Amino acid sequence: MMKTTCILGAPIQTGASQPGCVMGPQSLRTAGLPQILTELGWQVEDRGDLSIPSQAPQSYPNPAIHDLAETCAWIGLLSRHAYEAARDFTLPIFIGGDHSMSAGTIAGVARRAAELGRPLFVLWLDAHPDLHRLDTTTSGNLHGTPMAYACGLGDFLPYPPNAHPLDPRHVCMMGIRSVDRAEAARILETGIEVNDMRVLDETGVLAPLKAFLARVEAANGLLHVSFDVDFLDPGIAPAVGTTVPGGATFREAHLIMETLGDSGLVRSLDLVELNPFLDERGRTARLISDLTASLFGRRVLDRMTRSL
Ligand code: HAR
Ligand code: MN
Ligand code: MN
Ligand code: MN
Repeated sequence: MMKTTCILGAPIQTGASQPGCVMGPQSLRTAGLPQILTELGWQVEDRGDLSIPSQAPQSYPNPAIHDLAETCAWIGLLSRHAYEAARDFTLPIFIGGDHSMSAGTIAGVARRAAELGRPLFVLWLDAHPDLHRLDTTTSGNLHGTPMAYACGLGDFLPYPPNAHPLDPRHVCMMGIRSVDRAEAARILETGIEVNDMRVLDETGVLAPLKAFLARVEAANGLLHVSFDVDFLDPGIAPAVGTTVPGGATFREAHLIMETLGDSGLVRSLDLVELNPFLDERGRTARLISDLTASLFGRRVLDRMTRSL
């Protein structure tokens, strides 16, 4: 059967403090992502970019929060579209856009998983755990909240209701190296698996990744991967507003994506936080496209065989 993917653009930047993520989807198209996936044998449908109508402002007791109404509208819209994409394609790609969008994409794929009666697992590749509640964020940047919302941790009104909260035991985080105090409390309470950069330094990426994939497989689970550009070291991926030193290397990231591709367990992918305004000659967009290609089956040996 033909492997199918779609590209769904979510030019949302209201969850971040710096503008620029709105250009993320176009930057990955410019880097040739659709063609790369087509050449790898996938049937690719570009569903274009979503958009929301203008919103009346919405206030919230935490005055730091900004652009709440817009971000909530995006989350609701993405939840519906991610559900449909997960139903209609083998491995849809949701291109952001800041990471607040994952509140919507995870809710959408969780609805699909519930419909299939299978558990949803999430691999979270990020410098940050994004575990703030609306009452704990001090920056007010809602891209710091999607994982708390996805796991149903705390009161998230006025976000759309989350009908299928994720089991925190089904989450695996890798690359974490910037955690706020309130987020650390959530990690301790829930026992979410956090492989911070020190763990990756000590064990390499494969041991925790393979252990997690074995759990997904044993549970007959569906796996969603949420890839935040700041997972990568800023030296190779400068195009992100929230760089944190000491991130994943080029080979660590490719090895993760290759291993995920080999597993056949991944059913949906977020590519988030790419800010092309901060890029250097398209290098981050090109790297993200190549990493996606690794997940979708590009292998060094395939390329050699093809050129023989
Ligand atoms: N924890 C910080 C805050 O809430 C930084 C959040 C940055 N988030 C992202 N996504 N860039 O991971 O403001
Ligand atoms: Mn993030
Ligand atoms: Mn991040
Ligand atoms: Mn379980």
